[in-house]
Amino acid sequence: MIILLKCRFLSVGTYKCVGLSVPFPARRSSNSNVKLIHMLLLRPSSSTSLYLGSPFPQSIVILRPVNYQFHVSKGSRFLSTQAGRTRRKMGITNSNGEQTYDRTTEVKQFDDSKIGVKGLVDSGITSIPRFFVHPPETLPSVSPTPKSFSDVIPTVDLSGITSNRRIIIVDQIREASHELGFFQIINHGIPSGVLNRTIAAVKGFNEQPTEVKSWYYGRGMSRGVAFSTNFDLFQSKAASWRDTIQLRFGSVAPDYDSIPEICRKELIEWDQHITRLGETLMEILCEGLGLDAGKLKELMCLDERIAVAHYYPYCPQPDLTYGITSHTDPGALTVLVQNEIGGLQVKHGEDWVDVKPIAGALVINIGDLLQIISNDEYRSVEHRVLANPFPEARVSIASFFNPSRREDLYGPLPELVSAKKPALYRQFTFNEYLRRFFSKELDGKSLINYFKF
Ligand SMILES: O=C(O)CCC(=O)C(=O)O
Ligand SMILES: [Fe+2]
Repeated sequence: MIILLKCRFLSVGTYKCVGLSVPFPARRSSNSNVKLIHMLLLRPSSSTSLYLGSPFPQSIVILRPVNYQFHVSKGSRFLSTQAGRTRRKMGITNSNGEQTYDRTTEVKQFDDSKIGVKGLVDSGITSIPRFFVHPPETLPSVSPTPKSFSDVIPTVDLSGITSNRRIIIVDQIREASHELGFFQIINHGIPSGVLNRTIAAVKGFNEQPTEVKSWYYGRGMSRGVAFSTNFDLFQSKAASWRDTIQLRFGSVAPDYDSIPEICRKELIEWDQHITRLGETLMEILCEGLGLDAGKLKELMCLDERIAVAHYYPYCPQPDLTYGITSHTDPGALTVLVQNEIGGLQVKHGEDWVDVKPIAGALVINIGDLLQIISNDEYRSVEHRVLANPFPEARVSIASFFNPSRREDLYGPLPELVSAKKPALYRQFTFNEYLRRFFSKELDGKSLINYFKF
């Protein structure tokens, strides 16, 4: 029995398959349109056949389909064990008789491969796997952002925040939070060196060999740390082109040893910096609503932070996918640092406006919870990130401030409800809120609408 495999996503090494050692790559494809496709001719024993743990069935050609069961390992590292099916069974035929594909299987194989989006790029792909392709009607239009919108997102200078400039700052932040839900800040007190070091550390982690990173790859947050491609990979209709380290800070600290050492110190320090800044911003936001400056702190909105460090590598087909799809952030407030690549866009009426990278600046946006608490005085606005068309990766770290008391009731603050402006949302616990958030894919404003009267 001879099986011919075309595999794109295996790193160089010796793969041991059903008692057979195969030097890899065996030889290159002669097809010049298909780069980095390796072909192997294998002769497994007659009772078994073989499948090399490639994340993409479409890149595998099995000349003699058979039922198969396989085990593949590289050195001592386990790669994949699965009960196989014939190729014919893997495909699904639609009503027009065309072959579609088994998306769930492909997504699972990709996730099991633990290589992430960056691993795909490193393997030399020139087209993206189809489960990353978004329906054309949901893709960004190719027309550039209108020029007049290029300065829509304001930049607020925080210098003099403890002086009599404070009322100006409160006013600027109140207006931006009411109208746009987004603004940038400069002179915020976190040195540029810290911003650059944190970004460089996250970049450094993601630019290590796939084998090093795959050790960390996984979705469980029991240790307060996870590294994976798209937290909603299994819920979303189409995946997006980014890998993310997620960290939970707060009453229960993350298991520090589980944070990759290459960015551990930087991410922990980053959380300390933005917690101090978060407190200042929350005071300003409270003052803008006419509340006691400490009101949000009292509601425990400072005590739990989720940080997501995103890595958006070069995408070979950026017009077919996203870096992150349109969504609003669920928590109270988000503080984000981004490198110089750009791609973050905010919804403004029917248009999308760019949040231009400004050296040393931080991007702040209002989350759904603060829109609800403020009874719509502040707005949580949809935003998205385009897939990165540039060779240099885009890096961003978003920190979400969430309430820590998950069984307390949240809803519009009584101070902001009146006969003229009745409560627009019902009350709920943050646990109920999070359950709702994680049960669906990242999409638009559906979370906030769910709690609306
Ligand atoms: O990477 C960015 O600029 C945005 C990330 C984001 O919106 C998020 O993580 O919620
Ligand atoms: Fe976001």
